[in-house]
Amino acid sequence: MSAGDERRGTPVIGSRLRRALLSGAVLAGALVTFNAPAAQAHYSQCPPGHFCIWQHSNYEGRFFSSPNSTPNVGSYMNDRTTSVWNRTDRTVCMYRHQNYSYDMGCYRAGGSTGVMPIHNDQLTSFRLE
Ligand SMILES: [Ca+2]
Repeated sequence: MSAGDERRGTPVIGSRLRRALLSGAVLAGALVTFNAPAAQAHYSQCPPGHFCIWQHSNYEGRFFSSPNSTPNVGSYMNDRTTSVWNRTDRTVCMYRHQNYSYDMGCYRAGGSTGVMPIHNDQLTSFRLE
């Protein structure tokens, strides 16, 4: 099985819908960021400059982070992400499949969410834009 095999089965999202999903995710991230100080939890796990993901809501449970684009978060975190914090200075986009396939939306620099509004437990890769 290659990455190409997986991509073949991926539905294509139209550019207009894709933009709407992206802006929605960014907006949700911005809104939740506003509330973030109330839910500190394990924020301290996330190093400056990293994109950080957690298994459970409010930044708890299994944890993975990277300062770089990551084509596969690995079996420990695959399809488990529920909360995220983008501590990079770039927009980071998330994908349901490995190698940046099937767009799930993006978070601006500093954006976070204690609970992903959509695509819970589906993240497999993320890319700095
Ligand atoms: Ca996935």
